[in-house]
Amino acid sequence: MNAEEHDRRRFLKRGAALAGLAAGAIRYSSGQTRASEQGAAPASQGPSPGGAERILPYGARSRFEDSARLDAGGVFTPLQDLTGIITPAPLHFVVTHMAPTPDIDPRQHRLMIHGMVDRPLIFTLDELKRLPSVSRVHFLQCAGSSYLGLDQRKKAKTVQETHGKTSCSEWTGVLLSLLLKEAGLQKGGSWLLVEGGETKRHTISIPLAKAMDDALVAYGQNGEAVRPEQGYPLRLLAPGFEGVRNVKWLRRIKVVDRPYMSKWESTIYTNVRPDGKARWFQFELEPNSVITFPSGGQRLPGRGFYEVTGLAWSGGGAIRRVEVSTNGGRSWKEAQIQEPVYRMAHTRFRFSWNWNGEEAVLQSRCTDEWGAVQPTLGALEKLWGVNRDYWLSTTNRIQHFNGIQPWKVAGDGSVHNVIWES
Ligand SMILES: Nc1nc2c(c(=O)[nH]1)N[C@H]1C(S)=C(S)[C@@H](COP(=O)(O)O)O[C@H]1N2
Ligand SMILES: [Mo]
Repeated sequence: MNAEEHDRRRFLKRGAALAGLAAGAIRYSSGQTRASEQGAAPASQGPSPGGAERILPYGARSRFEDSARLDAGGVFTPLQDLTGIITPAPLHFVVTHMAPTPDIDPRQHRLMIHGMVDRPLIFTLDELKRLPSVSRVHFLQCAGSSYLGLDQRKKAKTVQETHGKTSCSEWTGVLLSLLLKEAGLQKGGSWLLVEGGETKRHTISIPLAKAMDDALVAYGQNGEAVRPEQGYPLRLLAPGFEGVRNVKWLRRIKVVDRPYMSKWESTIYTNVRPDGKARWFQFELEPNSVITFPSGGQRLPGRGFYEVTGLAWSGGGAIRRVEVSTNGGRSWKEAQIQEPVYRMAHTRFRFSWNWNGEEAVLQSRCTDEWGAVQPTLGALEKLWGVNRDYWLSTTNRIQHFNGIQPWKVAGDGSVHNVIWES
């Protein structure tokens, strides 16, 4: 019996307590919800035994499901609706800076590798797909997830708005190190200049060490081709690095001997400190987590049992630990982590909670494999040498914001963002 099963049995033994506390929230009819109580669900219109139903060649979700991305200065993933750790591709967040999604014919697409190499190479998609491949589960997150400054973060009502620029997929492709070895790296090459295939050519620098470690040239996402908005037919995946380095519609990689200070790394996507100096090249996203249920904008129907759940992730590696507080951070308890845990991937956590009906502030905090702990807002202010006034000004933008997110459950069950109170 594993730990999870053990917990479940213990929990079932306390079934009486559960049924009592959950009264009103769950309706029982010999252990099941009666069909007549389900409201919207229609009588079965299933296929005839002969299979006369028309099955779509490319399936669609149930017409009762309406979870959707939010288009508001970037396109946000509805984290509150996700289960497990994989983001369905149609709900993946989108940040595309300057040009519309290009309509690329994969037969015409090429990837060029040149610069400080012995043999410049040009690959077609078919050639790349002949090479040894790997599949890896990794999150992707925009460093500017919360970059609008705390005043904007305060205005955000739902977890989709506060954290919706992170998504997680199984990516399939070729290790970039393999392609670079094939091209033959010359002495002195230490950076890559990576270019995307839209008309305005997003360009950014990546340290060669990252390329030789775990960067992927990906053509697959969750079992099918990478989606057009995600970079079809090819994207660079630099696991754990800020989203902006994960170049979509990848067409060119030049081996160079220094970073090229493109606008995306020298002006935008830097953190400006109060003394006016900017922090450059902050690649890895720091440990982060958020409770997705209950979260802002939701309403608990009454006191009783709830499984609190959420996601944790770190650009530094695997999530080792998630703790949950239900009393505004006065005490913390260990949450259960869903296996398997992948490095630089969303990690699902769960926490059993009996709500007594009184106001409560829920928070999660995670620790990654390096022992790095997700900070409070106060700790971040110390780190950056700023105070709340600085962060609350509209002009200051904070990249890589990973402060602990508090959700207040009010007495009436409504749930609210109270980040400024943490
Ligand atoms: N070619 C290209 N690649 C790009 C971008 C872009 O505008 N063009 N945006 C970057 C940014 S800022 C982010 S956060 C991620 C977002 O990836 P997604 O749209 O697949 O979620 O892509 C990055 N790669
Ligand atoms: Mo981004």
